[in-house]
Amino acid sequence: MAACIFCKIIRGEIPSMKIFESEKTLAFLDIGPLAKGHSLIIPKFHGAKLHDVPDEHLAEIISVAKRIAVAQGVEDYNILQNNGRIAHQVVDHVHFHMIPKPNEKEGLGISWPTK
Ligand code: IU
Repeated sequence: MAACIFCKIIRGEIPSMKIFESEKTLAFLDIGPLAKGHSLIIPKFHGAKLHDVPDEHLAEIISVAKRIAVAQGVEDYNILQNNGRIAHQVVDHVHFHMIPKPNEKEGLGISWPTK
C-alpha cells in the first residue's frame, strides 16, 4: 500500500534496523523501544488488522519472534499485537511486538505497560 509507513519500510523507501527478512515476513527494531531489543515482526502482506491478513502470511511470525529472542539471549519477553484503536494500535499495518523483559537486577529496560 503506497502510503503505509511499514510498506515503505518493506520496500526500503524508509530506513530501518532490519533483523530478519524472508519472502513473507520482515522484522526490525522498534523506533521507540520499550526495552532494549524491542522488535516488530510484520507480514509483508498489507493488512490494517489481523483479520485482513491471510493466515499463510502470518504463519512464521511467532517463530521469527522466538528466533529473535534467542538471538538476543532473552528468555523473558512479551509478544503482543495491538488490534484496533481501542487496543492501542497506532500503525495500520499488522505488526507483532517482541518486547524483552530484562532481568530486574540488571536494571535494563522499561516496565510494561507504558502506553
Ligand atoms: P502499535 O502496536 O501500533 O501501538 O505500535 C506501533 C509501533 O510502531 C510503536 O511501538 C512505534 O514505536 C513503532 N514504529 C516504528 O518502529 N517505526 C515507525 O516508523 C513508526 C512506528 I510511525
